[in-house]
Amino acid sequence: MAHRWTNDLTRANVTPKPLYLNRRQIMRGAAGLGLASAFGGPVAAQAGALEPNTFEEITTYNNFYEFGTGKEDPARNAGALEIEPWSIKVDGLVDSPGEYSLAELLDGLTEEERIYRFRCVEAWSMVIPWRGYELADILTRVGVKPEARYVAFETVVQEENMPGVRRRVIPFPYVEGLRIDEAMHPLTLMATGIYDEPMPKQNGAPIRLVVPWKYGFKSIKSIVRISLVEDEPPASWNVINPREYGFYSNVNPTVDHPRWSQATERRIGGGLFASRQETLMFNGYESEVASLYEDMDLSEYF
Ligand SMILES: Nc1nc2c(c(=O)[nH]1)N[C@H]1C(S)=C(S)[C@@H](COP(=O)(O)O)O[C@H]1N2
Ligand SMILES: [Mo]
Repeated sequence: MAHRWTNDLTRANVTPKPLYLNRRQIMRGAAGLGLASAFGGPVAAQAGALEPNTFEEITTYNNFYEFGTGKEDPARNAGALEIEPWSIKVDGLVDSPGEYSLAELLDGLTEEERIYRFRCVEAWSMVIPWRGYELADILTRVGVKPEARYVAFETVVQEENMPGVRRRVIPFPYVEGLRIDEAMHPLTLMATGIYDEPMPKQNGAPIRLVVPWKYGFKSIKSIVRISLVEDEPPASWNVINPREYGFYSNVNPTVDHPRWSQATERRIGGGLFASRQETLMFNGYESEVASLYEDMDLSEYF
């Protein structure tokens, strides 16, 4: 399809393994001589940024408040999530509203693997090989009416299976939203897997949003409802604390969170490159998405 975006981070073009290993050895040698800083600049940071996190890292350090607020709670508790059968209610300003099985929504569409930078508002980051479908393809399948200006998403609530829901740690269901042009952007994925595995429960099985140029909280998990609407829909963190979390939530090193800087990030993972690195505008996707926000003051619409 003509609109399909070409990934700059495929498994084939991440830092070639021999070069990466060689650089590691150089770094190790330099560190031993107390010269780490000479090699620890932008080149090393960039190499780190392109090396995907391990499956282990991606599935044991999570945010999924339905299962608790600790980073290890989702891995510990999300096993109770029931994902079969799963359906998604599509409603609002669409030609074909209804309750769809995943097969009805996805069969026949192109599933792709895309390695995306992933950045949490808490200033940690990973590089994750997602598999999934362009949200635009799904929306086109159900038919978006011209009056639709936003897409709203809702996470499943299974109170008996979700200790965070029982404790009401935040209001549930978790909800999120995108402007229609953001939703139709070819970078926006409905992800159904990580590496070669179906989506792990702690990462939002069976299907979750991934919007790589926005802070992680926009990437809502375990979606059961997609609504096409006219007005800006509620977004959980924006509702909980509008001063700290805006609706847009674009990764932006020049607009700090009121309580901490967004200029740098800590790569999760035990590797040599797991140092702090500079955060990139729109999380590195500036050339693809900056045009969506051309006329907006990003310090007002953060
Ligand atoms: N339903 C739901 N979706 C959610 C969250 C959540 O608590 N509940 N946390 C968000 C936040 S803050 C982040 S950083 C990402 C984390 O995704 P990961 O655990 O797959 O890395 O999920 C987002 N989606
Ligand atoms: Mo997050």
